[in-house]
Amino acid sequence: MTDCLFCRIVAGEIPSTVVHETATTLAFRDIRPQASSHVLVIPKAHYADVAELAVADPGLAGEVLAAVAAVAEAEGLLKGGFRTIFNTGEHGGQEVAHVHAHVVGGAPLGPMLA
Ligand code: D5M
Repeated sequence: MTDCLFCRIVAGEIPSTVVHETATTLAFRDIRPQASSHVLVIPKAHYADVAELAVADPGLAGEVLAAVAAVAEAEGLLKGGFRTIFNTGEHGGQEVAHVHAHVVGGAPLGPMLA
C-alpha cells in the first residue's frame, strides 16, 4: 500500500529507528513516545488492524506477538514489566491504519484507561 505510512517505513521510504526486525515483522521507536521505552511492532504485510490480521493470518499475528516479546527483552522490560496495546478503529483511537502493537514500559505505568 503506497499511501500507508507504515508500509512506507517498511519500504525504507520514511526513516525510522529500527530496534528489531524479522523476515515478516518490523519494530521501530514511536515518534511520540509516551514512556521511556515506546516501540511499535508491525507485520511488514499490510493489514488494517489486529482484528483483520488475526482472521486473515493468525500465524503472522503470532509472529507479531513473538516480536513484541523480543522487543521487550531487547529493551530490558521483562523484569519490570510492560504494556502492549493494539488501538483498533475510531473508538480505539487508531490513527495509523496499519496494525501495530505499542510496547511501552521502563517505569510504572498508570491505570490502563487513565
Ligand atoms: O498510534 C500511531 C502511532 O504512530 C503514534 O503513537 C505516533 C506513531 N507514529 C506516527 N508517525 C510515525 C513515524 N513516522 N515514525 C514512528 N512513529 C510514528 P495509533 O495507535 O494509531 O494511535
